[in-house]
Amino acid sequence: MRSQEFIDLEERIGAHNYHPLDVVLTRGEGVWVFDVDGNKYLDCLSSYSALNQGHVHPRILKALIEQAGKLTLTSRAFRNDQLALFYKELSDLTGYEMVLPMNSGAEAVETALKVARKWGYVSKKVPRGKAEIIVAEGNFHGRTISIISFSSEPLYKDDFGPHTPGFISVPFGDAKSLENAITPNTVAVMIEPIQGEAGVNIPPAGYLKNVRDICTRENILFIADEIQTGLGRTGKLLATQHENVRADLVILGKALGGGFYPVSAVLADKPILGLIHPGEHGSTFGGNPLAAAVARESLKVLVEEKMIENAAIQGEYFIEQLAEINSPKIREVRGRGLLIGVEMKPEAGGARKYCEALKARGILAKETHENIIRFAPPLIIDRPTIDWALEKIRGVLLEN
Ligand code: IF1
Repeated sequence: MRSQEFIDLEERIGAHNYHPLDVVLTRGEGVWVFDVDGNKYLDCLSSYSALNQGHVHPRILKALIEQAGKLTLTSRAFRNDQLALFYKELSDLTGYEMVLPMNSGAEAVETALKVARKWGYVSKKVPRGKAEIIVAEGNFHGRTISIISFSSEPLYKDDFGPHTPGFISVPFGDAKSLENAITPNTVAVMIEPIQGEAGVNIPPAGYLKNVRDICTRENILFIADEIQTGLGRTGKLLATQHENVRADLVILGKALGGGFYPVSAVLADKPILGLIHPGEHGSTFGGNPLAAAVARESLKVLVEEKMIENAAIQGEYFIEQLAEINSPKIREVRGRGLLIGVEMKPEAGGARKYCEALKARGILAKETHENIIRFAPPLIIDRPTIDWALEKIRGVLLEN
């Protein structure tokens, strides 16, 4: 079948909850993907940072196949020989004492919110049912009803009420407004260290440190959603490390599964995750041996193949070169590591048309909101490939 036949089928039978580019992919290899018509593209989205290790990484594939042939699922009613090793390796890598494994990012976010509420009631003595959690305007933490209840995006929120109470939004990057939102019932602050979906919003220098200090002083948990910014994407293992800040809870997902399998996790120390007792929380697939084996190898290749360091080096170069493109249509180029956004001016006519033009030149990128083109290739990208991409990007941005 040719691309159009796949597209027609998808459009006729599939719910239209996305508006994808009309490219039908059939194979991935490293930073490259190939469509059914034999065209080759540079993947500059990495499935929203779930492919930090690149497409079909051979070592992660091998780990998947070997484990899939042995034991894939036990439920947590029984133990398995992969989960404890995943715990140990993730704990040693991140420095957090405990891990609660889940599957999707949203599930891990919901888990972190439940743990924070329980900590508030049991440790902070907040009256039961009164816990408040502060979030940032422009946040994206997933698509469940509780999570979209505190979204500031009407598209994600408005048709899905009634909404879950107990959340207060404050402007992202403004520590003073966060401080002013604190009440005796505040149990946590949850933020993305850099807001991905909102358009690669980087907070002012010192913001994360300020949030950390306020939470410490006010006995409030600092929850960092590192599902998109974590695991090397911004040139550090965790984006909070750019300010030497240690959150109380860290949420991981996406690249934890190496692009092969949904794996997410909540990390915290014993005074927090130790509050969760048998039967209070769980999931059918959370912590399964296949997920654990894939996640173990995903973390190993990230470190052993120096992908985090590469993201820092190549990202700095990529951003520097993009910032030198002298197009009157560009409002701003911003990013950290290989999480990069090029914001076009409104008069440029919207980022989507640039993504379409980039596709025609062999680059797959995705717009976020109206005017931002996001560039987030796998962390294995090399300098010659970035230079190849820059030539195409310059052409598109200067000719449209
Ligand atoms: C979609 C956005 C990105 C996330 C952060 C939690 C989650 C995500 C910081 C939930 C997921 C994905 C979801 C996907 C598109 C993509 C996305 F555009 F939606 F916002 F990356 F920016 N925290 N982000 O980025 O993790 O449950 O999806 O595993 O829903 O369209 P998930």
